[in-house]
Amino acid sequence: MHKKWWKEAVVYQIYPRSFNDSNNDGIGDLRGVIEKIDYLEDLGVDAVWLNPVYKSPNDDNGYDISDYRAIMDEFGTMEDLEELMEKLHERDIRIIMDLVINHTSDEHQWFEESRKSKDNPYRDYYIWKDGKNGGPPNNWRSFFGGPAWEYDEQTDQYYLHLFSKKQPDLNWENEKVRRDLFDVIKWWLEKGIDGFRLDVINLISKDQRFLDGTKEGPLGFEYFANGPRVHEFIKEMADNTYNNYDAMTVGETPFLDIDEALKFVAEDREEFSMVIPFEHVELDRKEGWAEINDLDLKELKDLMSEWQYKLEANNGWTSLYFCNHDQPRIVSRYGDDGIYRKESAKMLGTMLHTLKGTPFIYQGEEIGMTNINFKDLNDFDDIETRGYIKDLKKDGDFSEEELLRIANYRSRDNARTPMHWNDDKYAGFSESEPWIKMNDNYPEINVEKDLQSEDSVFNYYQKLISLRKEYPVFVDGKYKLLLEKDQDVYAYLREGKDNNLLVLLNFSSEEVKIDLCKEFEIIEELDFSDAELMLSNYQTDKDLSLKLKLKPFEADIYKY
Ligand code: TEU
Ligand code: CA
Repeated sequence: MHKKWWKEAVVYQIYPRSFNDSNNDGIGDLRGVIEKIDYLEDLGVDAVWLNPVYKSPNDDNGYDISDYRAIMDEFGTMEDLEELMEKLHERDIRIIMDLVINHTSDEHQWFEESRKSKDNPYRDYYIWKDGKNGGPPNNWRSFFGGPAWEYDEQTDQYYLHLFSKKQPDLNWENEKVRRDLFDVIKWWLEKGIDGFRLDVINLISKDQRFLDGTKEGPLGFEYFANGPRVHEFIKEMADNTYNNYDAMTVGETPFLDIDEALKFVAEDREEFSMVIPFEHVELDRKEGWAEINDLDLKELKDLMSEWQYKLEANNGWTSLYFCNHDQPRIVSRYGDDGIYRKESAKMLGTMLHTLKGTPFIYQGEEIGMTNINFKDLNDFDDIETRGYIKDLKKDGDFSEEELLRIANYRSRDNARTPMHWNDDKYAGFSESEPWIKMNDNYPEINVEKDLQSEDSVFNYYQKLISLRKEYPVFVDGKYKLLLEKDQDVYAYLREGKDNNLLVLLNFSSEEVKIDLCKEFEIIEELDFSDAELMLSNYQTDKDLSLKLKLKPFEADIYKY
């Protein structure tokens, strides 16, 4: 395994709009991030990933970029970004930008040209097609509801938009598009940016036959996810841009199992440092957005284990995450946001920092922030949530109350409410009313409180991060699943050169007994005689024995 800085790093994701508002206009901004660098250093993270801060009309909160080389006015200026980068670098914290190059905004100059006429030099920068039988060219659906095609009167053709109609898809078949995008990437690398998170990057190659889709989710994805030329395009991009720098690259890749993932991240492919998988955060939405099912821990264990073993075998790497700006809060999903909020938040954090890969912490996760409890469907801001609500209302299968319950569980807004810094009005995020409603539990859950309390989620995350730095086994230890059939406990080893770790995670709200003797074949090789408890989310000084009782949501890391 090759040593790389990003394998040792813990990444902290910042959604600038909701992190900290420096000028009290209700919108978080870059100077707000600068004000919180001490906080990031205190937590101990090595890199920051900023969600898009480029110029954008904000149809999808910055994922619709109108100028790749300019900063959104609401967020500040290019000078602010440069200052943030310098100040982070002074503390040895790297900075990673979000790169959205599957699509642009319809207000990007390329699209404004493109839509003017069929012979405009920019026409082929986007995907234009004639309609069929008085309708769109095929049946593909957008991720945000509705058809993936928009009719444009001016030239009597349709353009493709896999997301909102203000996010037209770029035509990667066109070499000029690729060249222009590579210039953008080089420009940022030359500025000193340490890497990129590449938005829906496995959607860039569309099957050029543009056939009707037959699989739901959204309809047509079999023709645009992991498409025919995706690896060719990515390798070309990598070799022309970031592979010539010491950069970290994280491909965001929906519709991807481990076998597909290896094509992007196996070391010899030289495409991405790692990907952002989805399967493990979709185990409670098997029937789609509106159907909520419980987590089956066995499924999570099987999935994580398959990824861990196959990555190991192929020298591949992955990101480890539970939360981001698209995901509802994990403590409200796989944990318990009631009486065991702290315990379960710490337990999930333990998993995140003890598997092999690079942990990503999303703002607020380190204090155990929970899902929201909005009282009105109109309070939801997110374009995806509004799209689903609209479609579901049309279907008429759900009452207003049910829709509210579903949206409060599922909406991306769960992650997007302002960060809780203290218990002041607006939680210390701003002095003005924020752009989106607050989560109303900020008086109980906030940074100030966590910093003052010994057993806070924040302190626990801080310890996890520092352990990871101290013991290389967290980074390079080999993974081995234990107690494979257990429905409540996820247990595994990490076997390193100097130390080994035993990790025990109780996912249930009950006390459970485990018996490691049953793991006979594996245990035989182990010497637990001087095992030492490194970290636990309960006050305990128990020695390791092969028969143990684990308290609700207990998490333990032993070193032996
Ligand atoms: O997300 C892509 C993506 O797969 C999401 O649509 C995801 O499936 C969904 O939100 C889960 O509820 C990326 C960005 O992270 C997201 O914020 C953008 O809206 C999207 O791309 C378009 O750029
Ligand atoms: Ca502001």
